[in-house]
Amino acid sequence: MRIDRINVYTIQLPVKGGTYRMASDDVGALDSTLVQVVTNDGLTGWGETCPIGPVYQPHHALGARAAIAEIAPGLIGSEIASIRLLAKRMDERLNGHGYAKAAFDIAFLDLLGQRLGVPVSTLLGGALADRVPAYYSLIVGPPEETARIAADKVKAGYPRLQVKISGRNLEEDVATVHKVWEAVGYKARIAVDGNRGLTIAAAILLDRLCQAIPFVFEQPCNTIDEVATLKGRVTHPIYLDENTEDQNAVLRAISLGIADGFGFKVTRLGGLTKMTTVRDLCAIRSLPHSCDDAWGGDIIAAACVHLASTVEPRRLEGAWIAQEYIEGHFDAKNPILIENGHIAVPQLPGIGIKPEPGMFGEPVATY
Ligand code: 0XW
Ligand code: MG
Repeated sequence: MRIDRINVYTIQLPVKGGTYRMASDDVGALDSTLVQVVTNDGLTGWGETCPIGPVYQPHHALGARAAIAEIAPGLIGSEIASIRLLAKRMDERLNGHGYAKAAFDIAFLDLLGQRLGVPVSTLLGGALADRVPAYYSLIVGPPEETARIAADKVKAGYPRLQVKISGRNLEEDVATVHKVWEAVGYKARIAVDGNRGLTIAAAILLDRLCQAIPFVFEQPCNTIDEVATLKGRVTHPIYLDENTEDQNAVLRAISLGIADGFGFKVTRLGGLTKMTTVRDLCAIRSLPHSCDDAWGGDIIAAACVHLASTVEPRRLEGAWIAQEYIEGHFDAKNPILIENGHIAVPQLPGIGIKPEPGMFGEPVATY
């Protein structure tokens, strides 16, 4: 099975409800890039990468497409058999840019799964569950309103909530955490996500002012070095998200003992294959983590769910998918759905999503 053609498509994914608000940025519509890899024996594999705007992490949509333009011509004619060989070929074309290579990694696994008649979860080592927990991300908002949505989402079955804070005064952040805790108590696990927005001082004060509330403190400050200074000075467990820019950052954080868990993004880490390494490193140190991406449609959602199904359930902090904030699905017959706060793991061979023909319009590039 050789690569005959690669088509690149784009789709705008407007945020349902208008705006997704985080400390660093407000986003209204996300620009997703899809790669369609067509083989000489007529199979089609799909991959996707969708940065949540250009500010969240050092990724942007046009960057993904420019990187794909460097990589794609060198893949034509390649055999889809060894994912490692294909990764090496991509590295020979372009240094770094894992978030673009991730789209190809997903598409290659989709093809290999279809060829072997197994779901992608099997290629990642094998599923431990046929459904995985999701979590709900509460955007930065007024304390009372955030607490009301939190209670609704717990009623809807979500076992975990992520409360976004920062980008405003400390008083409102502290009030939000207290109100959410009063509204949901132990009915859901809570993560408080600063999205890099807090100073070290603000992180220490928030930790003190919310001392008795059990939550994990996600990416409070901007850099890994700032977060490292919190060790021993805060009582809440610290999770890293945006700072896990590649496998080495994860290895460093684990070896320095500065992270108690992680919010992982599949494309940021360079794809599903690279994620299996950090998944296994976390298993060695009993570290919990999520399996997310920053944004994306059903291809990304399926990738996160396949991966999440291979994580030991007691350490799985859930899979975050953008479904609650996106209208519609790529594949009406096999949508990736959150039901009762959980997501069924696709069982079809490959990634399990076949986008409706023509839904992305004409390709923006063909190789
Ligand atoms: C909640 N997320 C997984 C979605 C947005 O990309 C932000 C992200 C996070 O945890 O920072
Ligand atoms: Mg986060």
